Amino acid sequence: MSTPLESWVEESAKLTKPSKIVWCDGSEAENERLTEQMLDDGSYIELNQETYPRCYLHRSSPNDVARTESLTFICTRKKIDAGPTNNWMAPAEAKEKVRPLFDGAMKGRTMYVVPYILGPAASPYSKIGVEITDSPYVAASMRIMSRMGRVALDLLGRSDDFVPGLHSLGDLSPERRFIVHFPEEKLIWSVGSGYGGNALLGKKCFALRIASWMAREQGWMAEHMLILGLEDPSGKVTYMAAAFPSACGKTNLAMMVSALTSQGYRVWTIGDDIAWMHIASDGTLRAINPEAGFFGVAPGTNGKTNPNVMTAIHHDTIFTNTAMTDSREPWWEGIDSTPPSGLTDWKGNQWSGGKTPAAHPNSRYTEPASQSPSISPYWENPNGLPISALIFGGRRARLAPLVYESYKWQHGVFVGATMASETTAAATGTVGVTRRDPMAMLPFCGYNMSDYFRHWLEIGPKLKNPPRIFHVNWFRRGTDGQFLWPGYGENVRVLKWMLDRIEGRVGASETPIGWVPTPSSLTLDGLSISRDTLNELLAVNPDDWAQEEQAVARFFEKFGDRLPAAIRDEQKSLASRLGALTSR
Ligand code: SAT
Ligand code: MN
Repeated sequence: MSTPLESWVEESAKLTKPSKIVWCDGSEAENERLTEQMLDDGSYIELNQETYPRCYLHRSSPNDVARTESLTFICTRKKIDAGPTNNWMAPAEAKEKVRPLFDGAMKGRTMYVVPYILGPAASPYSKIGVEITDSPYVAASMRIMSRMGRVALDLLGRSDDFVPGLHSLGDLSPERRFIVHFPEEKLIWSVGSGYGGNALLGKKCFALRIASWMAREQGWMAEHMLILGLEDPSGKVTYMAAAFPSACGKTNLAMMVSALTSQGYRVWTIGDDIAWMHIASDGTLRAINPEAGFFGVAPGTNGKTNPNVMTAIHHDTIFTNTAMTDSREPWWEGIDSTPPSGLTDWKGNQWSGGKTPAAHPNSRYTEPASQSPSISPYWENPNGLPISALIFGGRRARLAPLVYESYKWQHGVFVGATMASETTAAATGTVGVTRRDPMAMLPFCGYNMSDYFRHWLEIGPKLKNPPRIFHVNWFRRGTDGQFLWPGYGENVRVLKWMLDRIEGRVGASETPIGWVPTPSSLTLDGLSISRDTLNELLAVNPDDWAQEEQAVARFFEKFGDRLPAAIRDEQKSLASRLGALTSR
């Protein structure tokens, strides 16, 4: 009798008609075979093996360079269950539309069966997925991004408890590209893209969209959050999880080299993109990182913005869509060297300088988490790590102060639900427009976002000592258009303020939006920042916030009656606190 996995593989092979089926075991030998083959067929370009041992460059199709949210669907029987923020198709319609694109799609290609675990192998919180793909690049990437191969097959055994994900490059045409999720049957289909979150199905598709659905059913949380540990001078580590939209610096924050190292504060990395958080029997919220690698944005990464990752990506790393120097080293804008002559751009052409960037703005490195110098010795703790602070943030050039603390859990959920950020290159579309992105989950919540808010509201009271909820904005600009805050390693000062709040060591000013640091409560020694700049950074302008409150009210309209009353109440309280201060 074949196992459920074998039956699904057989059925998928019948549909896609590959010339060969390879079951991935995750071994070194297998990785070498994949590498050889990709060097042969041009999917890999060998980088300088002396300075970048076992590093390769992959160039994706120029029309396939970021997640395509407009082609991503949540397919629930009832439209309302996908909610107003997701693209929706009925499951039967989606299958009818997408199945023909898989028909014969793997002819002449190898089908890779990629079993993987999300989370540490020994964790009770881990889950198993299996991706079928015709892209060796995807198989090799999944090997870095998850616990892939034998270890997953052994854990699965004959069970049917895995999330199947069928992926084919198809013809890579955006006209025939679909990323469809069937949360009710825990199934993923993706065709027509070989890039990032569209194609590495363990990442956004399973670990966020399908997992968020599972988490609501099962009483836990799947969040678009980094996880870090802040060590204090006594050696005690306090864990924090933070949600920022794609390409807003999650990886850099999680891997930060602290500017307060000499005072005994350092940052440990547990995860850079996704947190699965469970209510433990002792009432704490415990987080695991379901992933095993980092798929980070390359442009802007340098020895100042993320020295740890610069060390980590010098071996066993896949680069995607970066430029390459004539000594075959990866290169991108903001790597902190002037463009050397003889650069090859991300499309493989001689770079002519000037207007178009040499590296694609969404070019990436794929790196095993274990290679990061800052990786926490406890990052694979099967029981997860206790979270004391949840942080929301985004890019807001004008509005939001450097940091503020919400009043209580319910208010914190409102702060997360009303998050907004200026868009980046991580998804296709216009860059730099402000969009509401609740909990940074807008593209990743696998169900109705009103129900997601309700789920958040219900978690807090179940926790013995719920994490404090903060909001940060590293991206505020002054009247001269310049960033007010230096960011990067200096962000530890904000994390320290949070720690001091948690420990009850510092005061804060009450404002209509929450608790804002008094200037003296921030540890600023060693940083040259003027009092005026600091005041600008921390200012809460009631008129601006009154406008923001109006925008929030308009955003909430799309949720109609399904919006939890508690969220509406928070909005009304904010409006009345602001009303007392504005001329309206
Ligand atoms: O392409 S991914 O979705 O994996 C990257 C991101 O948008 O965060
Ligand atoms: Mn992300």
